[in-house]
Amino acid sequence: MSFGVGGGGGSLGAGLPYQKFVSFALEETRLRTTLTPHPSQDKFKFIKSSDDNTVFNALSFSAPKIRLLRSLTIEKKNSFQVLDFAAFSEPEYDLPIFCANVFTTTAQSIVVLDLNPLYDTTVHKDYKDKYYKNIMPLVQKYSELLPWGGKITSESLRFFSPIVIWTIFESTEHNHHVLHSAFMDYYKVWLEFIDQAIKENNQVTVAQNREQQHKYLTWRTEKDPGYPLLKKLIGESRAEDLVKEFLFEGVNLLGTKSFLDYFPEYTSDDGSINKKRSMIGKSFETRPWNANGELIGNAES
Ligand code: BLA
Repeated sequence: MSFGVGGGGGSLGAGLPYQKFVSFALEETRLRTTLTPHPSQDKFKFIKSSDDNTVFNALSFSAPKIRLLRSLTIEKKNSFQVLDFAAFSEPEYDLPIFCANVFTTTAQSIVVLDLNPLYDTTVHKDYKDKYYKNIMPLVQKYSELLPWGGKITSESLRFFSPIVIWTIFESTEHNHHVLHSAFMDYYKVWLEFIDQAIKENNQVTVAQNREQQHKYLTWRTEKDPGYPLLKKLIGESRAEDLVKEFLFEGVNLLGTKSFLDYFPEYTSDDGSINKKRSMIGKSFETRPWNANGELIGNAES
């Protein structure tokens, strides 16, 4: 049952190869449901970088209630490791999007681990309560070991939930161990949500769920912080394919609105998309939610 997981080999400093995270998630998912290979998997199974030292592993599946579960790991020996793992429900469910992104060098790891909300939790309190109220203790469990990573691209915050782990840590074995444990906890919560999810029959709500997922995919397809590195590794056009047809597959299918329809503040003078990652800049020196998951911001934001 290995499906190519476990390739790569060799760890980075004291870090862990992220295939272990992926294997855990797939095994845990298979305990509960049946994974079917997603059509995108064949196309992206054998990605090769322009240098021979970088190993890519791409896997994608779907399952009942799960539109897309995909993972990409990248490992360049003695240089960096990447984990990009995400899972999206079918639009008949309003489930949060499981999101685990880690960029690790020998010195440090940049981490985002979250159940990204489908609806902005500062606006949709009912959504916040439905999914996050009962799992706020996860924040206490990890906020000391995986502390807030400091100022962040402000736009990211609307895609984050009150339980997000945004952190930058020194790449030690201990820190990776804690991250692995957090990854398992968060993923199990997501699987629990999937189990309990009840199909929405109201077509208006389904259309809203679909549009929200499309908005998320559109944002990440255009502005993901990993995109520039992917372009460097495999070239501009293959990186674009990977982003649109694998990582954020659905961006061309779930909706027809454009990036600028969703995010008009990025329109530049000539009508194209402003290349800046952030129009507002970085903010939030400290964790900006209280224990009830309400956004409180902070003095410097
Ligand atoms: C940096 N990645 C970051 C940062 C964040 C994220 C918050 C810090 C910089 C910032 O403030 O924007 C991740 N941001 C996210 C995620 C969401 C978001 C997951 O808004 C979801 C809504 N990272 C990857 C992949 C690569 C990668 C696949 O996931 C490379 C192939 C690299 N991430 C990467 C690098 C940096 C980074 C190189 C540092 C460079 C930078 O800060 O731009």
